[in-house]
Amino acid sequence: MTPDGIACMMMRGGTSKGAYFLAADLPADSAARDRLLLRIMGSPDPRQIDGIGGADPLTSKVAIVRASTRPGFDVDYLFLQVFVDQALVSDSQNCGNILAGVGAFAIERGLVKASEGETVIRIYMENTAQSAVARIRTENGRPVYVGDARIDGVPGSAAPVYLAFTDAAGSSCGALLPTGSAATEIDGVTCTLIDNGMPVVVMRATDFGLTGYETREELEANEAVKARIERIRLAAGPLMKLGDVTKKSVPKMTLVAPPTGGGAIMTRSFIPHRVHASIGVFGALSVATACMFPESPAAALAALPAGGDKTIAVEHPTGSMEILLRLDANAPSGLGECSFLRTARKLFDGQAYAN
Ligand code: NQM
Repeated sequence: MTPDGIACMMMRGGTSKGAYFLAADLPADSAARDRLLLRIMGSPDPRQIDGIGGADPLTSKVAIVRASTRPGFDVDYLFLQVFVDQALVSDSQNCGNILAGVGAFAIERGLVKASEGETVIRIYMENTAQSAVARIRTENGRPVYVGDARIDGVPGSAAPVYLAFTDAAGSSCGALLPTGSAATEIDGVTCTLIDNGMPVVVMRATDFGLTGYETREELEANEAVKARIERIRLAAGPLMKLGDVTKKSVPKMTLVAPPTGGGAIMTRSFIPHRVHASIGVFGALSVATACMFPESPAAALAALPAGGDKTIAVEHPTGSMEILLRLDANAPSGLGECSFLRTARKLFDGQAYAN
């Protein structure tokens, strides 16, 4: 850390945006680190006017990256959600969107040497003690950001970032279905409590008197629905082995409805208090997985492709996200490798100031 500024790179990762730091540039003590990050992002304040956060949970995110000393990994990545209007920094979740920028950041900061054409980066995700493999375009020792890949929720195109996971199931809850069933009744609503990379409660939109096609703004203005969803979330936390989730950003709460755009399922996700403009990467993976359990409320609404290797398009308010899901009868969860396409872009690199 320099006396007056901290090296910080701002990147768009997938449909999110965050501040990326080297672990060595931040205080080792987590309380001091969190105080500093709140100051840098400008929280708590609904507008984050005195910081670099974007006044939305999707743009108030932090990645902390270091060279890994673990065998088989290049870098360790810790994700922190900086709450916008509360003085809270949470490490209780992963973020697959911010993950999309980690490989490029690691090369930009000299933690990983780039290969010619494409570089594979093995990432240890500290939040959930799990692994991800990122494949990114590289030329002349540098990441390439320009390209033809498009993802819904981001205008234009950029270089592709391929992300693959083999051990996402039970990331935070210890099991894919922490209650041992895909149908758990809470507050009169049949829910699937599931964790395939992200703890998510999957519920039918119609059980809340909704269609599931409402806009983000309509849902955020519906105080009665939000209060009921929060009641269910607080009850789901201990059932999902997450403890008291009052101050945590998990579980995410996803309402599902039949697809309208040729995909597999339609979603609206509370993350957990604001409504996602699209859907989180691991959030989408958990919802797609829920669709495969016949007892889940999602299964009857879903249009799933046949076959063992499934490409599942999870529809959301701004398009859809495709997930490649491989089934593996030998794995305890029945799931093999999952992968996604994302894109990422370096936005600025400089010093962030906290005083
Ligand atoms: O589920 C938002 C995001 C996320 C998380 C959230 C994410 C994921 O879109 O992997 O990417 O659900 O809080 O960045």
